[in-house]
Amino acid sequence: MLRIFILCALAVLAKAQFQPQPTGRILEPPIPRLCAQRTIHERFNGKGYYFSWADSRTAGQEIDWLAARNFCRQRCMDLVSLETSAENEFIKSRIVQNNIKYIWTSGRLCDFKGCDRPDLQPPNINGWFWTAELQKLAPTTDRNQNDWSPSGGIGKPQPDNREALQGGAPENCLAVLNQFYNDGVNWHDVACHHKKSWVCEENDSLLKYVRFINPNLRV
Ligand SMILES: [Ca+2]
Ligand SMILES: [Ca+2]
Repeated sequence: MLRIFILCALAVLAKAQFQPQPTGRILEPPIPRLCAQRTIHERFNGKGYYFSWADSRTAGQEIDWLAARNFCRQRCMDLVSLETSAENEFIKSRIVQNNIKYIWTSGRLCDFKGCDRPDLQPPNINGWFWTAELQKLAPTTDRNQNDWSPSGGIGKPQPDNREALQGGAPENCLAVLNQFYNDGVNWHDVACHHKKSWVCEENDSLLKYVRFINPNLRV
């Protein structure tokens, strides 16, 4: 069972989210018109979800982590955060039913300015969080509180930061992979520049914000 580790608003993380990304690309604000017209493919526990493969405009598209977040955020959603085992199983069942290879989630390693807080150390154990909800994940060593794969590209339990160990980019983003290494359907740390299908989840903060500044728009 995944249990939720709710920490009170992580101000540092919130602030860091809006800082320009290393590449100069930024996290984009919601677009009221797109929020009002957002497509909901399915609801679960009161939240609406969007599956990139279920929309003829995005089916077959694979994009990097930041582009996926921005697609969702423009629509008052964000990449999916898998805070409970029920939600995790729901999303995994849709991935399997539709034979999707892999998806991006909002999960990310805190490895930027402001991440030197003691409670986030060491980052590979305590530094993972759901960016959409600013909520910490259970420690990666707590194997029955998370869904990290027991294996991966070099046969090591996830997160393994494999790409960086092999001289490439750090594996800072959390993807759900479907039998990619014949290891089941579960969580992997993956370099954020990789391109994948994505799942958006409605975001209460963005919806609230857009409703507040557009009182006459039905969002
Ligand atoms: Ca969620
Ligand atoms: Ca990995």
